[in-house]
Amino acid sequence: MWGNGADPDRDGLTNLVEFYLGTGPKVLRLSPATASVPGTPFLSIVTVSGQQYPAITFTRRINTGCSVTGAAEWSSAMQTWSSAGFVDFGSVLTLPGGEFQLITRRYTGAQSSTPRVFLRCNVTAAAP
Ligand SMILES: [Ca+2]
Repeated sequence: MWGNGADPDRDGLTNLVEFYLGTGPKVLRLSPATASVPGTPFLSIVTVSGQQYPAITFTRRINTGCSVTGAAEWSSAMQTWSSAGFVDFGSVLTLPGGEFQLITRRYTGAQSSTPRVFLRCNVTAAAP
């Protein structure tokens, strides 16, 4: 029931991911992250200079006190994933309490030239 890979509330997010995102590991809550409350990542299409781009918004714990990191990643067929090719979109916002930031990462491939792309937030912990 416990450990980085456990999912006691059965929401599909492991304890490690919930720690990083700031969602409760024992509370089933799938609300998207907002400027005031940590939550689950969500996808959007953003426009820059008339071009549309896929983007992912997520909360991230800052000063984790351990080696937990997260990164936006993309894939064309969900076989291999890459964290290259992302830039920040808009401002990185520190949430009330100072433990989390809300960040939007924009994939740099324009939607018009990238017919299909999958995005995710991959959370990892370095081996002790
Ligand atoms: Ca969970």
